[in-house]
Amino acid sequence: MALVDPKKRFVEGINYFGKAKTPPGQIATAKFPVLTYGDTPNISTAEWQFHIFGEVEGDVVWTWDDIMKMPQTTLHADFHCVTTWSRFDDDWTGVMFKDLVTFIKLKPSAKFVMQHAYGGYTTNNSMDVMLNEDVILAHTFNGQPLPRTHGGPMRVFTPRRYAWKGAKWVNGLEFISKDRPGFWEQNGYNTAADPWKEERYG
Ligand SMILES: Nc1nc2c(c(=O)[nH]1)N[C@H]1C(S)=C(S)[C@@H](COP(=O)(O)O)O[C@H]1N2
Ligand SMILES: [Mo]
Repeated sequence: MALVDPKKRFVEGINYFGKAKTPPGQIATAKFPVLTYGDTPNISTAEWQFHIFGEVEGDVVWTWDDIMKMPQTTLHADFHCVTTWSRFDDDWTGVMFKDLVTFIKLKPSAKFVMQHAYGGYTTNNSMDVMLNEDVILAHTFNGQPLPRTHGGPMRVFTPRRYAWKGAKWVNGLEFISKDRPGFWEQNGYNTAADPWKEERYG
């Protein structure tokens, strides 16, 4: 893992998809702050369930083992929080959304995805973002089980969007035809949330 000088405002270079390594207005940190609205759910992998519903040909409920049998990917990426800190060069392991959807029969009307989480958090993204921007459902962080405070046993991570676009303690994906705001989006956060365009609020 690259060490970040805590006094350094920028990390130079470009990231893996050709954008500035440090998006505008972001400050590098070597720490990993916890940003959670409300309580921290305590869900074992044995009780964890994952619900697929909405614009699909039949709802699905997956167990932990079902997800572990799907193709696993390790993504080396940076993490950008809307509150202006960024963390660089972590390894996130889990199932890419684009691989997960191959196990689902989507209806053509599935144009947006609402993530749902234990505790009630939600966040919305277009299918285009979910399929084409390396969205990963991650259970392992730098080779270790994802800590509970950071969303373990399973969270969504959206490397090309601000971090609120990934639900910690994710327990379902709802496919929808018409976009609808999630938790922070209802509270004034931007729907697109592109860090390189500084789409933070409003
Ligand atoms: N379930 C849930 N997911 C969540 C949040 C939350 O409060 N609850 N906060 C979001 C926000 S605002 C950010 S910045 C990131 C923070 O992730 P971290 O606590 O691992 O740094 O998680 C996102 N996912
Ligand atoms: Mo956030």
